Amino acid sequence: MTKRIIMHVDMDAFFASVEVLDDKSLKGKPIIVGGISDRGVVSTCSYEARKYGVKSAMPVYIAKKKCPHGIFLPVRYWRYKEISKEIFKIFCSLTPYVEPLSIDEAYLDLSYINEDPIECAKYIKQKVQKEIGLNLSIGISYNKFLAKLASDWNKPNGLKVITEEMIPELLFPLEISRVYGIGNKSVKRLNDIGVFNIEQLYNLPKELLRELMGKMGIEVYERIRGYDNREVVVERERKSIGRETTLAKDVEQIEELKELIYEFAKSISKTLKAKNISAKNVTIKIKTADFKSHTKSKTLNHYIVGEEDIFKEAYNILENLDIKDKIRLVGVSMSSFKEDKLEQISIFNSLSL
Ligand code: TTP
Ligand code: MG
Repeated sequence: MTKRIIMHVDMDAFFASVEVLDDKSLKGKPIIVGGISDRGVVSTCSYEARKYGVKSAMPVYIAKKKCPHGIFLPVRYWRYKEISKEIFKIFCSLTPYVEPLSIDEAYLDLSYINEDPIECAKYIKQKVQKEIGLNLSIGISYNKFLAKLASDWNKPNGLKVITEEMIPELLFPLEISRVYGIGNKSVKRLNDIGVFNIEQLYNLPKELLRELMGKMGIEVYERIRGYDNREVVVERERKSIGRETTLAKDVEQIEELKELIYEFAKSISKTLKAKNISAKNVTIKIKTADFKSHTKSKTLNHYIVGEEDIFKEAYNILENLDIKDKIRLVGVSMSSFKEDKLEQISIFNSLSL
Protein backbone atom coordinates (compact mmCIF):
# COMPACT_ATOMS: atom_id res chain seq x y z
CA MET A 1 0.00 0.00 0.00
CA THR A 2 1.30 3.42 -0.83
CA LYS A 3 2.01 5.64 2.12
CA ARG A 4 -0.94 7.69 3.24
CA ILE A 5 -1.02 11.21 4.63
CA ILE A 6 -3.60 11.52 7.38
CA MET A 7 -4.40 14.74 9.18
CA HIS A 8 -6.28 14.96 12.48
CA VAL A 9 -7.80 18.33 13.36
CA ASP A 10 -9.23 19.21 16.76
CA MET A 11 -10.50 22.59 17.96
CA ASP A 12 -8.94 23.95 21.15
CA ALA A 13 -11.22 24.07 24.22
CA PHE A 14 -14.06 24.19 21.73
CA PHE A 15 -17.20 25.16 23.71
CA ALA A 16 -15.23 27.55 25.92
CA SER A 17 -13.52 29.17 22.92
CA VAL A 18 -16.89 29.80 21.25
CA GLU A 19 -18.08 31.51 24.43
CA VAL A 20 -15.03 33.81 24.29
CA LEU A 21 -15.66 34.40 20.59
CA ASP A 22 -19.17 35.64 21.39
CA ASP A 23 -18.12 37.71 24.40
CA LYS A 24 -14.65 39.17 24.06
CA SER A 25 -14.64 40.32 27.71
CA LEU A 26 -14.16 36.62 28.64
CA LYS A 27 -10.79 36.43 26.90
CA GLY A 28 -7.97 35.14 29.10
CA LYS A 29 -10.36 34.14 31.89
CA PRO A 30 -11.02 30.71 33.39
CA ILE A 31 -14.22 29.75 31.55
CA ILE A 32 -16.02 26.58 32.56
CA VAL A 33 -18.86 25.40 30.33
CA GLY A 34 -21.29 22.80 31.63
CA GLY A 35 -24.48 22.13 33.50
CA ILE A 36 -24.47 25.20 35.70
CA SER A 37 -26.20 23.63 38.66
CA ASP A 38 -23.89 22.08 41.23
CA ARG A 39 -25.14 18.67 40.18
CA GLY A 40 -24.00 19.14 36.59
CA VAL A 41 -20.69 18.12 35.01
CA VAL A 42 -18.11 20.17 33.16
CA SER A 43 -18.35 19.86 29.36
CA THR A 44 -15.07 21.65 28.83
CA CYS A 45 -13.09 24.60 30.10
CA SER A 46 -10.63 27.17 28.82
CA TYR A 47 -6.91 26.50 29.15
CA GLU A 48 -6.79 29.14 31.90
CA ALA A 49 -9.21 27.00 33.95
CA ARG A 50 -7.23 23.83 33.20
CA LYS A 51 -4.32 25.29 35.18
CA TYR A 52 -6.46 24.82 38.29
CA GLY A 53 -7.05 21.16 37.51
CA VAL A 54 -10.53 21.57 36.05
CA LYS A 55 -11.35 19.11 33.23
CA SER A 56 -14.14 17.66 31.11
CA ALA A 57 -16.62 15.36 32.89
CA MET A 58 -15.66 16.68 36.35
CA PRO A 59 -18.65 17.44 38.61
CA VAL A 60 -19.31 21.18 38.68
CA TYR A 61 -19.16 21.35 42.48
CA ILE A 62 -15.57 20.01 42.37
CA ALA A 63 -14.67 22.45 39.59
CA LYS A 64 -16.01 25.25 41.83
CA LYS A 65 -13.75 24.13 44.64
CA LYS A 66 -10.72 23.97 42.36
CA CYS A 67 -11.44 27.25 40.62
CA PRO A 68 -13.79 29.38 42.76
CA HIS A 69 -13.25 32.50 40.65
CA GLY A 70 -14.03 30.59 37.43
CA ILE A 71 -16.78 31.84 35.13
CA PHE A 72 -19.38 29.09 34.90
CA LEU A 73 -21.50 29.16 31.74
CA PRO A 74 -24.34 26.99 30.44
CA VAL A 75 -23.94 24.85 27.32
CA ARG A 76 -25.23 26.57 24.15
CA TYR A 77 -25.09 23.54 21.92
CA TRP A 78 -26.91 25.09 18.94
CA ARG A 79 -24.25 27.79 18.73
CA TYR A 80 -21.36 25.30 18.84
CA LYS A 81 -23.11 23.29 16.13
CA GLU A 82 -23.43 26.42 13.99
CA ILE A 83 -19.70 27.17 14.30
CA SER A 84 -18.86 23.49 13.78
CA LYS A 85 -20.64 23.55 10.40
CA GLU A 86 -18.52 26.51 9.29
CA ILE A 87 -15.34 24.77 10.39
CA PHE A 88 -16.23 21.58 8.53
CA LYS A 89 -16.85 23.65 5.41
CA ILE A 90 -13.25 24.84 5.66
CA PHE A 91 -11.99 21.25 6.10
CA CYS A 92 -13.99 20.21 3.04
CA SER A 93 -12.51 23.06 1.01
CA LEU A 94 -9.17 21.28 1.32
CA THR A 95 -10.29 17.76 0.45
CA PRO A 96 -13.55 15.86 0.11
CA TYR A 97 -12.04 13.04 2.20
CA VAL A 98 -13.20 14.29 5.58
CA GLU A 99 -14.36 11.97 8.38
CA PRO A 100 -16.09 13.84 11.21
CA LEU A 101 -15.40 12.30 14.62
CA SER A 102 -17.27 14.72 16.81
CA ILE A 103 -18.50 18.31 16.80
CA ASP A 104 -14.93 19.68 16.81
CA GLU A 105 -12.76 16.93 15.40
CA ALA A 106 -12.10 15.21 12.08
CA TYR A 107 -9.71 13.09 10.08
CA LEU A 108 -8.71 14.31 6.63
CA ASP A 109 -7.03 12.06 4.11
CA LEU A 110 -4.53 14.18 2.19
CA SER A 111 -3.01 11.30 0.24
CA TYR A 112 -4.64 12.47 -2.97
CA ILE A 113 -3.59 16.09 -2.73
CA ASN A 114 -0.43 17.22 -4.39
CA GLU A 115 0.31 19.78 -1.74
CA ASP A 116 2.72 19.88 1.14
CA PRO A 117 0.82 18.66 4.24
CA ILE A 118 2.37 21.36 6.41
CA GLU A 119 1.14 24.00 3.97
CA CYS A 120 -2.30 22.39 4.15
CA ALA A 121 -2.20 22.59 7.94
CA LYS A 122 -1.19 26.24 7.83
CA TYR A 123 -3.95 26.92 5.33
CA ILE A 124 -6.58 25.40 7.64
CA LYS A 125 -5.25 27.16 10.71
CA GLN A 126 -5.18 30.54 9.00
CA LYS A 127 -8.58 30.13 7.41
CA VAL A 128 -10.25 29.03 10.66
CA GLN A 129 -8.58 31.86 12.52
CA LYS A 130 -9.39 34.49 9.91
CA GLU A 131 -12.94 33.44 9.05
CA ILE A 132 -14.11 32.18 12.42
CA GLY A 133 -11.63 33.49 14.96
CA LEU A 134 -10.75 30.22 16.68
CA ASN A 135 -7.62 28.12 17.13
CA LEU A 136 -7.21 24.44 16.50
CA SER A 137 -4.50 21.82 16.75
CA ILE A 138 -3.38 19.65 13.87
CA GLY A 139 -1.55 16.35 13.74
CA ILE A 140 -0.12 14.83 10.57
CA SER A 141 1.10 11.30 10.15
CA TYR A 142 0.80 8.19 8.01
CA ASN A 143 -2.08 6.63 9.93
CA LYS A 144 -5.07 7.59 12.07
CA PHE A 145 -3.69 6.58 15.45
CA LEU A 146 -0.51 8.61 15.04
CA ALA A 147 -2.27 11.60 13.47
CA LYS A 148 -4.61 11.85 16.45
CA LEU A 149 -1.75 11.49 18.87
CA ALA A 150 0.08 14.24 16.99
CA SER A 151 -2.80 16.74 17.19
CA ASP A 152 -2.77 16.35 20.96
CA TRP A 153 1.02 16.70 21.14
CA ASN A 154 1.33 20.42 21.78
CA LYS A 155 -2.18 21.75 22.26
CA PRO A 156 -3.42 24.49 22.11
CA ASN A 157 -2.72 25.84 18.63
CA GLY A 158 -0.37 22.94 18.00
CA LEU A 159 1.04 21.45 14.83
CA LYS A 160 2.97 18.21 14.94
CA VAL A 161 4.15 15.77 12.29
CA ILE A 162 4.96 12.18 13.21
CA THR A 163 7.04 10.36 10.61
CA GLU A 164 7.88 6.67 10.31
CA GLU A 165 11.44 7.21 11.53
CA MET A 166 10.16 8.48 14.87
CA ILE A 167 8.36 5.22 15.64
CA PRO A 168 8.53 3.47 18.08
CA GLU A 169 10.92 5.58 20.18
CA LEU A 170 8.69 8.66 20.21
CA LEU A 171 5.92 6.62 21.81
CA PHE A 172 7.99 4.92 24.51
CA PRO A 173 7.61 7.47 27.33
CA LEU A 174 3.84 7.88 26.87
CA GLU A 175 1.30 6.37 29.25
CA ILE A 176 -0.49 3.31 27.88
CA SER A 177 -3.86 5.08 28.10
CA ARG A 178 -2.76 7.19 25.11
CA VAL A 179 -3.08 4.18 22.81
CA TYR A 180 -6.38 4.09 20.95
CA GLY A 181 -8.07 0.85 22.03
CA ILE A 182 -6.77 0.77 25.61
CA GLY A 183 -9.65 1.71 27.87
CA ASN A 184 -9.81 1.97 31.67
CA LYS A 185 -10.19 -1.79 32.16
CA SER A 186 -7.15 -2.62 30.07
CA VAL A 187 -5.11 0.11 31.75
CA LYS A 188 -5.83 -1.54 35.09
CA ARG A 189 -5.01 -5.03 33.83
CA LEU A 190 -1.74 -3.83 32.36
CA ASN A 191 -0.84 -1.78 35.45
CA ASP A 192 -1.42 -4.92 37.51
CA ILE A 193 1.39 -6.66 35.66
CA GLY A 194 3.65 -3.64 35.97
CA VAL A 195 3.05 -2.06 32.55
CA PHE A 196 2.61 1.71 32.67
CA ASN A 197 4.25 3.22 29.61
CA ILE A 198 4.36 2.30 25.94
CA GLU A 199 7.96 1.07 26.13
CA GLN A 200 6.90 -1.56 28.65
CA LEU A 201 3.90 -2.38 26.49
CA TYR A 202 6.15 -2.72 23.45
CA ASN A 203 8.15 -5.42 25.18
CA LEU A 204 5.15 -7.66 25.78
CA PRO A 205 4.66 -10.61 23.42
CA LYS A 206 1.74 -10.45 21.01
CA GLU A 207 0.17 -13.56 22.55
CA LEU A 208 0.11 -12.05 26.02
CA LEU A 209 -1.65 -8.95 24.69
CA ARG A 210 -4.19 -11.17 23.00
CA GLU A 211 -4.77 -13.01 26.27
CA LEU A 212 -5.20 -9.76 28.17
CA MET A 213 -7.26 -7.78 25.68
CA GLY A 214 -8.56 -10.20 23.07
CA LYS A 215 -8.57 -9.08 19.44
CA MET A 216 -7.94 -5.49 20.49
CA GLY A 217 -4.65 -6.68 22.01
CA ILE A 218 -3.39 -7.57 18.54
CA GLU A 219 -4.47 -4.18 17.21
CA VAL A 220 -2.69 -2.41 20.04
CA TYR A 221 0.45 -4.51 19.42
CA GLU A 222 0.43 -3.34 15.81
CA ARG A 223 -0.56 0.24 16.50
CA ILE A 224 2.45 0.97 18.72
CA ARG A 225 4.64 -0.38 15.95
CA GLY A 226 3.14 2.14 13.55
CA TYR A 227 0.60 -0.13 11.81
CA ASP A 228 -2.97 1.12 11.62
CA ASN A 229 -4.80 0.56 8.38
CA ARG A 230 -8.11 2.13 9.34
CA GLU A 231 -9.40 4.16 6.42
CA VAL A 232 -10.71 7.70 6.56
CA VAL A 233 -14.42 7.08 6.06
CA VAL A 234 -16.19 9.93 4.35
CA GLU A 235 -19.59 10.52 5.90
CA ARG A 236 -22.25 8.57 4.07
CA GLU A 237 -24.62 10.80 2.20
CA ARG A 238 -28.01 11.15 3.77
CA LYS A 239 -30.57 8.73 2.37
CA SER A 240 -32.88 11.55 1.44
CA ILE A 241 -32.85 15.31 1.24
CA GLY A 242 -36.09 17.09 1.85
CA ARG A 243 -38.06 19.96 3.31
CA GLU A 244 -41.39 19.96 5.05
CA THR A 245 -43.54 22.32 7.00
CA THR A 246 -46.72 22.41 9.00
CA LEU A 247 -48.93 25.00 7.36
CA ALA A 248 -50.02 28.08 9.25
CA LYS A 249 -53.59 27.30 8.18
CA ASP A 250 -55.02 24.01 6.87
CA VAL A 251 -55.26 24.11 3.08
CA GLU A 252 -58.07 22.80 0.92
CA GLN A 253 -56.90 23.63 -2.60
CA ILE A 254 -53.68 22.09 -3.91
CA GLU A 255 -52.95 25.29 -5.90
CA GLU A 256 -52.44 27.11 -2.64
CA LEU A 257 -49.34 24.98 -2.09
CA LYS A 258 -47.75 25.80 -5.43
CA GLU A 259 -45.49 28.55 -4.14
CA LEU A 260 -44.39 26.56 -1.12
CA ILE A 261 -43.52 23.51 -3.22
CA TYR A 262 -41.46 25.76 -5.45
CA GLU A 263 -39.58 27.10 -2.40
CA PHE A 264 -38.90 23.53 -1.26
CA ALA A 265 -37.67 22.58 -4.73
CA LYS A 266 -35.35 25.57 -4.80
CA SER A 267 -33.89 24.75 -1.42
CA ILE A 268 -33.49 21.02 -2.17
CA SER A 269 -31.85 21.83 -5.49
CA LYS A 270 -29.35 24.07 -3.71
CA THR A 271 -28.43 21.28 -1.27
CA LEU A 272 -28.08 18.70 -4.05
CA LYS A 273 -25.83 21.02 -6.03
CA ALA A 274 -23.69 21.77 -3.00
CA LYS A 275 -23.23 18.04 -2.46
CA ASN A 276 -22.50 17.39 -6.11
CA ILE A 277 -25.31 14.86 -6.42
CA SER A 278 -28.50 14.39 -8.40
CA ALA A 279 -31.52 12.27 -7.54
CA LYS A 280 -34.20 10.28 -9.29
CA ASN A 281 -36.74 9.57 -6.59
CA VAL A 282 -39.28 12.21 -5.60
CA THR A 283 -41.52 11.81 -2.56
CA ILE A 284 -44.44 13.89 -1.39
CA LYS A 285 -45.57 13.67 2.18
CA ILE A 286 -48.86 15.03 3.41
CA LYS A 287 -50.52 15.15 6.77
CA THR A 288 -54.22 15.83 6.76
CA ALA A 289 -56.31 17.69 9.32
CA ASP A 290 -57.12 14.35 10.97
CA PHE A 291 -53.35 13.85 11.51
CA LYS A 292 -53.16 10.97 9.02
CA SER A 293 -49.94 10.74 7.00
CA HIS A 294 -49.86 10.00 3.29
CA THR A 295 -46.76 9.56 1.16
CA LYS A 296 -46.39 9.00 -2.53
CA SER A 297 -43.14 8.44 -4.39
CA LYS A 298 -42.14 8.36 -8.00
CA THR A 299 -38.91 7.02 -9.42
CA LEU A 300 -37.93 8.79 -12.61
CA ASN A 301 -35.88 7.17 -15.32
CA HIS A 302 -33.35 9.97 -15.20
CA TYR A 303 -31.58 11.94 -12.47
CA ILE A 304 -32.59 15.54 -11.78
CA VAL A 305 -31.09 18.38 -9.78
CA GLY A 306 -32.61 21.68 -10.99
CA GLU A 307 -35.36 23.46 -9.07
CA GLU A 308 -37.73 23.55 -12.05
CA ASP A 309 -37.47 19.79 -12.55
CA ILE A 310 -37.93 19.03 -8.88
CA PHE A 311 -40.90 21.36 -8.68
CA LYS A 312 -42.54 19.89 -11.80
CA GLU A 313 -42.24 16.31 -10.57
CA ALA A 314 -43.23 17.06 -6.98
CA TYR A 315 -46.23 19.17 -7.91
CA ASN A 316 -47.34 16.55 -10.38
CA ILE A 317 -47.41 13.89 -7.66
CA LEU A 318 -49.28 16.25 -5.37
CA GLU A 319 -51.91 17.04 -7.99
CA ASN A 320 -52.56 13.36 -8.55
CA LEU A 321 -52.96 12.53 -4.88
CA ASP A 322 -56.47 11.64 -3.94
CA ILE A 323 -56.79 13.70 -0.76
CA LYS A 324 -60.26 14.50 0.52
CA ASP A 325 -59.40 16.12 3.83
CA LYS A 326 -57.72 19.49 4.40
CA ILE A 327 -53.93 19.49 4.40
CA ARG A 328 -52.03 20.55 7.53
CA LEU A 329 -48.46 19.53 6.61
CA VAL A 330 -46.64 19.10 3.36
CA GLY A 331 -43.14 17.90 2.52
CA VAL A 332 -41.00 17.13 -0.52
CA SER A 333 -37.95 14.91 -0.50
CA MET A 334 -35.51 13.50 -3.00
CA SER A 335 -33.65 10.19 -2.75
CA SER A 336 -31.78 7.62 -4.90
CA PHE A 337 -28.73 9.72 -5.45
CA LYS A 338 -26.04 9.63 -8.03
CA GLU A 339 -22.77 11.06 -6.92
CA ASP A 340 -21.12 13.27 -9.48
CA LYS A 341 -17.38 12.76 -9.66
CA LEU A 342 -15.39 14.52 -6.95
CA GLU A 343 -12.96 16.77 -8.66
CA GLN A 344 -9.54 17.03 -7.12
CA ILE A 345 -8.50 20.62 -7.11
CA SER A 346 -5.35 22.44 -6.33
CA ILE A 347 -6.53 24.37 -3.31
CA PHE A 348 -3.86 26.98 -3.36
CA ASN A 349 -4.69 27.99 -6.91
CA SER A 350 -8.42 28.01 -6.55
CA LEU A 351 -8.95 29.30 -3.04
CA SER A 352 -7.44 32.36 -1.57
CA LEU A 353 -7.08 32.93 2.12
P1 TTP B 1 -12.61 17.87 23.12
O1 TTP B 1 -12.01 18.13 21.78
O2 TTP B 1 -12.28 16.59 23.80
O3 TTP B 1 -12.17 19.04 24.13
P2 TTP B 1 -11.97 20.57 23.87
O4 TTP B 1 -12.10 20.95 22.45
O5 TTP B 1 -12.85 21.32 24.81
O6 TTP B 1 -10.48 20.81 24.37
P3 TTP B 1 -9.11 20.38 23.66
O7 TTP B 1 -8.38 21.67 23.43
O8 TTP B 1 -8.44 19.51 24.65
O9 TTP B 1 -9.47 19.67 22.41
O10 TTP B 1 -14.16 17.98 23.05
C1 TTP B 1 -14.82 18.89 22.19
C2 TTP B 1 -16.06 19.45 22.86
O11 TTP B 1 -16.94 18.39 23.25
C3 TTP B 1 -15.75 20.21 24.14
O12 TTP B 1 -15.44 21.57 23.89
C4 TTP B 1 -16.99 20.01 24.94
C5 TTP B 1 -17.55 18.70 24.50
N1 TTP B 1 -17.27 17.66 25.51
C6 TTP B 1 -18.24 17.39 26.47
O13 TTP B 1 -19.34 17.97 26.45
N2 TTP B 1 -17.97 16.46 27.44
C7 TTP B 1 -16.76 15.79 27.51
O14 TTP B 1 -16.55 14.97 28.41
C8 TTP B 1 -15.77 16.09 26.50
C9 TTP B 1 -14.43 15.39 26.54
C10 TTP B 1 -16.08 17.02 25.53
MG1 MG C 1 -11.13 19.83 20.94
